[in-house]
Amino acid sequence: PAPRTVLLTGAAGGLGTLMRERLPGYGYELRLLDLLPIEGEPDAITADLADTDALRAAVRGVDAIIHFAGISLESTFEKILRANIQGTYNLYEAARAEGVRRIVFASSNHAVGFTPRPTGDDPLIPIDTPRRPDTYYGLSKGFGEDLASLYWDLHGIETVSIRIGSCFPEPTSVRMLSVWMSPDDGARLLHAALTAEDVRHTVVHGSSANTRLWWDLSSARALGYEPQDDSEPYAAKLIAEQGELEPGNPAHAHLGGPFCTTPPIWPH
Ligand code: NAI
Ligand code: 15L
Repeated sequence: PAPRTVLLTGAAGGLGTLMRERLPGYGYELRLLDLLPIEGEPDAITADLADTDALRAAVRGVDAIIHFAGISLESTFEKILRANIQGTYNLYEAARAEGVRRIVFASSNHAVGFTPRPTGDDPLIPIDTPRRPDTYYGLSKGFGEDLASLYWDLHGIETVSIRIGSCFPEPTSVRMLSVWMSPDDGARLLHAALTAEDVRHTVVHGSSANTRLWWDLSSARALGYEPQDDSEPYAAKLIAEQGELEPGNPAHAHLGGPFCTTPPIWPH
């Protein structure tokens, strides 16, 4: 049966907020969790991924989990280790102990961020491109994907790992024209990831059907995802403001964009 009750971790964050506005429209009942309290959501669980007892209680009885919580940009190794690596392990252990069968994991393009971006007639980046993390952050996303693989093989817990491009209300850089996922397409992809059958551990790229797409969306489409949006209407204005991407610029030459420089360039 399709999942109905879904735990959304990281519900106070940018993506969590965009998705908790949309997912109830697909019929899900959301249980919200974040380190931070969420205004207007008195039932949300305020807990740290380090709190294993709180995680056990939070996952108890849900049909599926969407795991967004964690540090979402580059940070120190110690902080990434605690929130993203140990925290994701804690969540999977809670899911195993409580019998949850399906997880959607927010991976990131930064797990493979040093992959050169396609130019000219280059093929789109395939989903089985080798890992090339661009940060400790990207490294933690590779860890999460491998943890998901382990928990499928060992414990039969299914995961869809979504290597999200950039999911924001609008693209804000020329790079994002290629990797943008509209919030509405994000909700479509989450719904597909929650309902597709026999996903085992599947890794997919998460973006809209952008004219300037850099990666192959076929494994996402195989889940039943049909993106409806394209960043192209934003292209002329962004290129006029920022210029075209330059191949010789390290922040422009790779999938991970500005994460591929030392230090990473903010804002992206
Ligand atoms: P965000 O930083 O806005 O939200 C992350 C949330 O996780 C925050 O509300 C934070 O309080 C919570 N959190 C952090 N550490 C925690 C802990 N130890 N315990 C409990 N909660 C904790 O990030 P955003 O943009 O909403 O991203 C959500 C997820 O999607 C992240 O895992 C991020 O890495 C991933 N992602 C997002 C992309 C995007 O375009 N927004 C792109 C690729 C991946
Ligand atoms: C990510 O993984 C970040 O969480 C998000 O804030 C954006 O920076 C996104 O990647 C991106 O690559 O644009």
